[in-house]
Order: sequence, then C-alpha cells, then structure tokens
Amino acid sequence: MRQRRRAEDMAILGGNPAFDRLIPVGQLYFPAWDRYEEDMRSIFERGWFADGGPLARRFEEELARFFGVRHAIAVTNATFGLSLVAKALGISGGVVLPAWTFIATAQSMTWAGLTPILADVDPSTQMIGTEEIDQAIANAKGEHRVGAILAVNLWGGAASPKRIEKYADDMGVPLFFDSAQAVGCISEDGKLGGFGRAEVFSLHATKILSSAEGGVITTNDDDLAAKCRNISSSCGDETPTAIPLTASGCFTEAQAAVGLANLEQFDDHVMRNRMTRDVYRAILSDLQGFRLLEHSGVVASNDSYINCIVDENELGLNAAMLTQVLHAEAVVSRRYFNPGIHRSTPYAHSPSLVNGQGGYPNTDALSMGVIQLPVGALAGPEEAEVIGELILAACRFSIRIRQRLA
Ligand code: T4K
Repeated sequence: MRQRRRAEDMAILGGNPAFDRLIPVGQLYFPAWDRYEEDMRSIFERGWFADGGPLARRFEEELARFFGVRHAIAVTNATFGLSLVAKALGISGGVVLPAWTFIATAQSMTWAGLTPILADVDPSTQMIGTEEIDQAIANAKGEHRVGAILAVNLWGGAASPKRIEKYADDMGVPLFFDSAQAVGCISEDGKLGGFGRAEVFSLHATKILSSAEGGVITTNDDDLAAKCRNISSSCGDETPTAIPLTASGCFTEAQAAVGLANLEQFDDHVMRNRMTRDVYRAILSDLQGFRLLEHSGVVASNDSYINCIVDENELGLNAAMLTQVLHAEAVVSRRYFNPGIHRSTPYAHSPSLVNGQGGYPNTDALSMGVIQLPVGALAGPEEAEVIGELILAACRFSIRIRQRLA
C-alpha cells in the first residue's frame, strides 16, 4: 500500500518528481521492433520509399475496411488532409467550424484560402450542433458566403453526424468532418468514417492509431477520392480527374509500416486506455471541483483522451495551477485548447474572424477550465494511479501550492 503523499513530497513544494521520466499526454504506441524491422527491410529490398508504394496501398485497403468506407487516402497529416479535401470539394468563401478545437482545424482552412466562420460550442458536448451552426451563420450577417461546414468530432466523441448532414443538405452546402481525434469511434448514428462528403483522421504519434506522422481521408465518393489522390500525389489515381491545384501530400512506406503494425494492435490499445480511464475514474470521481468528462455522442469511444474540467472555486486550484503542479512531477498534462481559436494567431483581432455578437463564452469557459491527463503507451493504469493521487494531494495542499505559485 502506497503511503499518503505529504505536502513536502510534492515536487512543486520542494519534493522529488513522482516520475523519473516524462509522462506525455499522447498515445505514443510504438509497434514491436521485429515486426517493424521486417517491413523496413522489405522497403529497402524493393527500393521504394514513398508515394503509392505497396505498404501504403495495403494500409489504405485495410483502413477502408476498418472504417467501412469505399476509399481511404493516406496523406502527410490531417492538417494537410483537411486543406486537401477543401480544395477537392471546390469550396469558396467561408467555412463554419468550432472556435473550440485544435488550431489546425481553422488553419487548414486558411491555407486552403477559406475564411473560418467560428461557432461557439455546446458546453456539455464541447462540439457544434445545428443550433451552434445556425447561430454562427446568423452572427456572420451575410459578411461571408457560407461555402461549407466543417464539424469536429472531439475527444473520442462525435458531433451528431446525421443531424448535421441533414442540416447541410437542406442548406445545400458540403459538409466534411475533422475526425482527427476519432479513429475507431462509433457514434450514435454509426461508425465514423462515412459521414458528410469526407472525414479526415489524424495518424499522428499522439493519436490512437499512429503511423508516426500521417492522416487519412475517408469517403464513399469515388470522384472526390480520385480528386484527393490526384492533388496529393504525383502517382495519383488511375482515373483522370480535373483538379484545381496539385500539392505533395505523400505518405511514405515507413509511415505505412508503423501504421500497419499499430492497426493490428488497435483493440489492445483501446482496451489499455479503457483500463487507464477506469483507474482515473475510481480515484477522481468524488473529487469536488474536478470533473472527468464522459465521451459525448458515441456508443464506443477510442478512449484516447482523459478530458477534465477544473472548477477553481471548488478545487482550490485552477487548470493552469494544476498543470504546473503536474509538470513539476514530470506529468506533461496539456491545456488543450488554450486559448480558443478566436483568441489565437492569426485570428485574434483579424478582420477575417467572424466574431459573433457576445463572442464565444462557452469556448472561453472551456479554455480556462479544461485539461487533458496522460493516457497511452507511457501512461497506463499504474501511472494513472500515481497521477490521480497527485491530483488528490494537490487539492489537499491547495493553499500552500497557491502561496508557492504566487
Ligand atoms: N484537428 C484536431 C481536432 C486535432 O486534434 C489535430 C491534431 C488536427 C486536426 C491535426 O492533426 P495532424 O495534422 O497533427 O495529423 C498535438 C499533436 O501534434 C496533434 O496531432 C494533436 N491534434 C494535438 C491535439 O496535439 P502538440 O503540439 O501538443 O504535440 P506535441 O508534438 O507537443 O506532442 C505532445 C506530447 O507528446 C509532448 O509532450 C511530446 C510528446 N511526444 C510527441 C511526439 C510526436 C513524444 O514523447 N514523442 C513523439 O514522438 O499537438
């Protein structure tokens, strides 16, 4: 039985860090070396590094099966994938997207020459629904023509995809999804991957399915898939398709080797994350002022985010202070997303920002209160137990910690 932590044990109050290595927030699942080595050897033997190689093709086929869609197009990363889909769809004008999301959602649209029309989010789901989209369009007051809707499936949850699909259809604009955080999630409307005109998932190292770096576009639209391939790679698609611009979004064989091996382990990784979540829940669910959020809009999540809201009045510490406490212990918790998009470069005070009347109060409140706790390969149930206890201790010694931080 571990001894109850004393104030002087806390690193922020002069004790030694709880961990002797950094515990990062992301997934960071690495494949077994032998498995990876075998595929890397085959790459060297074939002399084919990138752009439509056999491992990448196999990975795409397996991803299409995994997501239950006709096409999966692997690209450099999800940020590029989002810009690519916007170009392939031929969107112009403004794109409605949430103010509460990773900066890449908005910046990918800016790179594609489009104007983000920011919507505040529903505070309970942290995502946009049709009401929030309606409000954002009303706030824009016709200043920017709405060319598309880009909804985000956040924290291993899902924005109600069918409702938003109907809304976009009625409005006559294309809908696509930033599903960077949602690989393998099953929404209340079905498995993510086939909603809207396309979905874009991240395969970054910190994501539940990693190809070290990477992204994948999923769609059931043959023409859109051919356009995406032709824009992103000089090998392109066999179908000649008119495209507005070319770019390089190549996916390498080495990325595919990591992705293929990690895909085989996907269920095990989700299971480990689930066990880790259960430990956090068991330790922290009764803590006043600290709320561990359940996944919204899904019947099955990938459990790759431990999203928490801190209430300073009840906990005695705010999200920024708690983050400092954990960092001192070598726990790299993150305040995703602080600040919200409307307060971030290049959108803060930018004429291209369509700032709704009354601003973005829900996004502002979330950006002050939300923190992500580590979960993944380097943060399993054992680490969660220590981190959970650190949070309980931080709460017990909140007055001394506040004095120290002041
Ligand atoms: N849309 C949404 C909603 C997203 O969440 C994201 C990405 C995107 C779009 C764009 O997807 P990509 O273009 O990235 O495919 C991280 C990730 O880089 C990013 O993928 C993710 N969302 C975002 C929420 O978090 P950073 O800047 O915090 O990542 P970074 O590099 O600082 O890594 C996080 C922690 O992991 C650090 O403590 C370092 C550690 N780490 C990282 C890597 C890559 C390692 O220990 N080893 C590693 O190999 O953004």
